[in-house]
Amino acid sequence: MPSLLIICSITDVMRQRLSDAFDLHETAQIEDMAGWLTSHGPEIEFVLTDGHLGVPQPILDALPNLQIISSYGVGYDAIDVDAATRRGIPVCHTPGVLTDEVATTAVMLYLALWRNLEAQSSLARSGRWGNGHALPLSRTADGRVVGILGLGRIGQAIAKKLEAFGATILYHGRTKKDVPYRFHSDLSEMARACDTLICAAPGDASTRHLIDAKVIEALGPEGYLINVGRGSTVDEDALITALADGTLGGAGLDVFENEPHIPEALRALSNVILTPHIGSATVETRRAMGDLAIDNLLAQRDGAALLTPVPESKAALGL
Ligand code: NAP
Ligand code: 8YV
Repeated sequence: MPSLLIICSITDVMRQRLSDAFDLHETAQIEDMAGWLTSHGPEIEFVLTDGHLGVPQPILDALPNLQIISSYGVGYDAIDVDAATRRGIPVCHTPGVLTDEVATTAVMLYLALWRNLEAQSSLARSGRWGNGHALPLSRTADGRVVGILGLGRIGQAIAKKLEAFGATILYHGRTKKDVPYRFHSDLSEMARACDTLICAAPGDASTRHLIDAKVIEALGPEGYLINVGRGSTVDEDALITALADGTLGGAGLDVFENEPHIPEALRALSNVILTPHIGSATVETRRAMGDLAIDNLLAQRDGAALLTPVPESKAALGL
């Protein structure tokens, strides 16, 4: 069987399916990676990774016979697609199958922020309910103006789901789209016009710190920021300062600049809801993502057309 190097964490269902087709080698179980690569690198023809771990350069360089990099996720910011392309190696990802789940995560953060879920839940848990404490009122989640940064697959699914809450949708991106939402070419201007700014954009050089102190200030003390895209799109230091001094009302964050590290100053704030990058993390969606990531590996093994190469591989390698 061909050899597969697994760099990311996978489910047991994936491991079972993969072991029927490949000889598996998991980096998490290899103690001396450099030594292992020297003796086994040339055997590896297939790599499975994710958008966080990518394929570190020393590993890529030690795999002279690599045929494909399949990523278990849609975002591929950690993968050096250019380096792979120079060697004719396609990179595949898992678009579409996680779109609705990540959009639901954004809506979950949206509802939790507006309805102050964490504080209400901890009051109920504390046993203080009814002890003369007035119930703090939250703000309605209905009829809000929501600005979406990155109206792609996930951004559009968020917009659709929020229509059920009577939201007016605005969006900012590189291109104006044929959608029934108002386009803003200026992100700060959109932030000023909305009460919730939701980021669903990829993490790359073009989006780095797009949400900076200026955009955060424009969103304002009554505004909420939600990020389900990538942590690098938000200037985290500026965000913490604005949340602490009241320049921004609150934030719901699933992604962070230096995952899995979340700054203590951010964790200490009461006006934030933090989740550990669980946008797609359900049994059903991870199963669909795993299946697609494996189907791409099998297509390459069988000489069939790859199902979901990333756009750059598709264009450069004529896939
Ligand atoms: P997609 O369909 O490619 O959508 C990305 C959108 O971002 C596009 O509309 C694109 O605009 C826009 N965009 C790209 N660069 C931009 C820039 N510099 N300025 C403004 N907008 C820009 O991708 P998707 O499937 O929706 O996924 C989006 C991202 O979500 C992924 O890349 C990943 O980082 C993140 N994600 C997070 C989780 C999680 O667990 N939290 C899970 C999955 C994905 P144009 O239409 O103008 O090109
Ligand atoms: C996962 C993600 O965290 O798809 C993405 O871009 O960020 C998430 O779905 C990850 O890729 C699973 O390994």
